[in-house]
Amino acid sequence: MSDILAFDLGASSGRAILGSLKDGKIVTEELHRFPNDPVQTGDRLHWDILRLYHEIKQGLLKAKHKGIQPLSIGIDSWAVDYGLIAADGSLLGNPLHYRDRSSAGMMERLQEELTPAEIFNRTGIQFLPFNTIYQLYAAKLNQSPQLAAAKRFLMIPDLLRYFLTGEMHNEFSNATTTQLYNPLKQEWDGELLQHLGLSQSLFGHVLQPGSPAGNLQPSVQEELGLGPIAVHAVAEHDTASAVVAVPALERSFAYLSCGTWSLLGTEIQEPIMTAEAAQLNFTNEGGFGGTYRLLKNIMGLWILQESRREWERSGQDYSFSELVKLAGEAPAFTAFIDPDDPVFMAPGDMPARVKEYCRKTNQPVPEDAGTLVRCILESLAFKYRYVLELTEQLSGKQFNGLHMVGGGIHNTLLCQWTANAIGKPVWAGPAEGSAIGNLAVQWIARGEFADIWEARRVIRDSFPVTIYGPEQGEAWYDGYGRFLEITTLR
Ligand code: LRH
Repeated sequence: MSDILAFDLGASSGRAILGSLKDGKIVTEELHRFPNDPVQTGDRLHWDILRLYHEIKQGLLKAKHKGIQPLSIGIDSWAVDYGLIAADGSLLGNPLHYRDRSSAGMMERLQEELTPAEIFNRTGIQFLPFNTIYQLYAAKLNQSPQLAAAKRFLMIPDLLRYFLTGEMHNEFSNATTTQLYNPLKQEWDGELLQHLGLSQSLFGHVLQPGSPAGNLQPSVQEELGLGPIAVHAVAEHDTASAVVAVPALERSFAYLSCGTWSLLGTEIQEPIMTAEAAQLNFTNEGGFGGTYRLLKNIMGLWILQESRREWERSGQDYSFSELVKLAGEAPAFTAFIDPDDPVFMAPGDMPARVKEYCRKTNQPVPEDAGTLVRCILESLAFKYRYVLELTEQLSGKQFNGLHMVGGGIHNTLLCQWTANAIGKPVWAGPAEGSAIGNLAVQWIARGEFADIWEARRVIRDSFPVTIYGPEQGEAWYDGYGRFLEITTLR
């Protein structure tokens, strides 16, 4: 009996994945899939948090209806977002989604009071305008009544765990992404909190991934007709879970967690908080077993997802596979973008923004969908090469290939082009990286796996890995030179 449940809340959907161990392999089954659409009210963009909690309970019921009472539950989701808890234990309002505009400009504003070096030296975290520190700074400046009444700060998986168990804990991997956690002191950074005027008591003791974090509370057991299932704090930042699931055989490896975001980097034992790391805007996010992820955020498939949405809005209803097929048929290396140009961050008309970028940089403007998608995907592949090389430079390691995990690996053209761009093999799999990493940490906590390396070996044996060898070396080498010039990354 090894049945456990992972809840993975991603940008396109949430999932309840049942995991079991059979004959030395991991078997997974998707029990429940549900939307995770943010809800706009007026100018604000929110999490639909109670609906998600409802869907988590539906996932538990689906397990029950199959005659399964899981031994453990874990929840992961994207980083940086949070809810606030009142003195009576109730949730103060709907958490904001990080793409909400209220934190726009806050990073720059806070940097007028604290230098970037001061913030980076305390946290080791990259500067992203939506980091929790800037969301909280915005709340403070706007005299948020919720912040004024708050007694506890919980990140999204902390919050959903709290609803299930009645216990409030902050989990390490997500805590680091706030840019308020000091990895050197291994605690919340008192000085940063004080500077922002945030009470230290909002922030609780930080649990390591794999720690027990309570049981289903009696009211939930009664409502669902279940027993006291154990709840674990897993690596609750989805990227942390995805990296747990990288089926690496060598201790030193590079990964690309590929979904709405692309997160590319390597796993390290101690954060690298040098001036060079700060200048390159690399991050050191907390992982399982006291590890860190030295990585950079790359805008990822977001630009393609938003393009598709825009085309749909204007009556051209392409599926993703149609778009990828059209891209494959379009001429190569017509035009390039820097996917991380700030113009691509906010939701909206991406095809227009891509065209405008090309116009401004004196390139041919991709008019049809195929050429435009090809421009996005080739540019992503080249940006991966750029960040991979910086990761090697900063970590002092050399990588002989790149592991790709996450839903983005279904885009086989992107996998192949990534191999072409980096001139090294890409090992793609598993696609459900975050959910599998979530399960793996629970099994480690339960003693089913001795450590993360045993978990990774079993993951490697359980899920297919597709190998993409580099092709058309010279053309991609020349293309990279042009990409660097146009994007002024060189
Ligand atoms: C990926 C991710 C990423 C964060 C972003 C907010 O889902 O968690 O690691 O930077 O979302």
